[in-house]
Amino acid sequence: MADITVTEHLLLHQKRTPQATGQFTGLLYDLILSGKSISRRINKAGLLDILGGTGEVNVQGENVQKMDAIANRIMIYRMERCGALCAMSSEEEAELIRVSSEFPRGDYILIFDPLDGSSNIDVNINVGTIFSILRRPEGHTGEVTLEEVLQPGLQQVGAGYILYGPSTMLVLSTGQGVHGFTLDPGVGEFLLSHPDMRIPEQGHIYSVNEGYWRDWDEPTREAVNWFHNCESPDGSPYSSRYVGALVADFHRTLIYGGIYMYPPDANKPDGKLRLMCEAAPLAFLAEQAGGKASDGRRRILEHKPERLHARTPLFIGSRKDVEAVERIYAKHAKA
Ligand code: P6P
Repeated sequence: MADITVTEHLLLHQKRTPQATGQFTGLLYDLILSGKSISRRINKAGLLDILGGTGEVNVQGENVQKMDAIANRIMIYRMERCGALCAMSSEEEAELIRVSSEFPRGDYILIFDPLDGSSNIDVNINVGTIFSILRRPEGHTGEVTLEEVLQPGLQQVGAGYILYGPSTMLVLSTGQGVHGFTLDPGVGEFLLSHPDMRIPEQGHIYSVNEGYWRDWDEPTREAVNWFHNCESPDGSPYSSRYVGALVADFHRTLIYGGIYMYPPDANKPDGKLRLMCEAAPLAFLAEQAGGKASDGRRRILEHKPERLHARTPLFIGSRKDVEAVERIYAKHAKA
């Protein structure tokens, strides 16, 4: 395969979607640059004494790791200057960030988790950046209101993630399929390595933290138990895999198929994952790749968030595996 850079790929995409202005391509270019900067810092994390926590707690009530704070600062600094945004929201920031008039602004809104799974950093396990791109609703001018940002995932014009692992990968969709790019550190470019990614219709791996078994309700226990007993397409039992980093667990699910589950529990009735910066972007990718994403009852992309950091249960991956979970919840709902 010829070395197609992500920039070439985007320009190709821009030709196909006349409404895609240079703004959108510029937005993605600076998002990719942010990812390269974060990747470089992470690869040296053990050597630059930036491991461990900062002692602060974020809006999610989670201990802020040093790399969280660094990744968050890199994203905000770079993206407020990209000229394509009117507002952005970070998982690490309680409030909406309105792009200041001192910078060139545009019509897009960026929602991101700068470093998902950061508790894995100290043990050198994958982490990732997740992003979701919305457009400002037509005809709105002046200061961006929160209501303009709280859009259901169906409104996304782009979404993706950067996975920092043995290699750094960018997985991206702008509504024309899902494409994976691998960073060639030698030239500092993301090169097309996984064109047109498709989730298998059914997988053989289920991914969930079974440590919460005692906190789950009956439908959830029955849904997880389904994967203890069902057979994969080749007749073998399912395997269990759980990295503890959503981006890594989702990436494996995207490639091998199967299902990632973060169910609600007695202590987290809406689950743990954030709708706007985690579930919705990955649901966009899952559906673009032929898979499904649901909260067990409803399609994730149809959720209209009530607030910026709204949480949702998440069942995402192969169509048949997600549908098995939905059938179980539906059966209990009727009972
Ligand atoms: P638990 C990381 O904090 C995260 O948001 C996801 O990346 C990951 O899948 C999940 O939480 C892990 O949560 O409760 O299983 O430790």
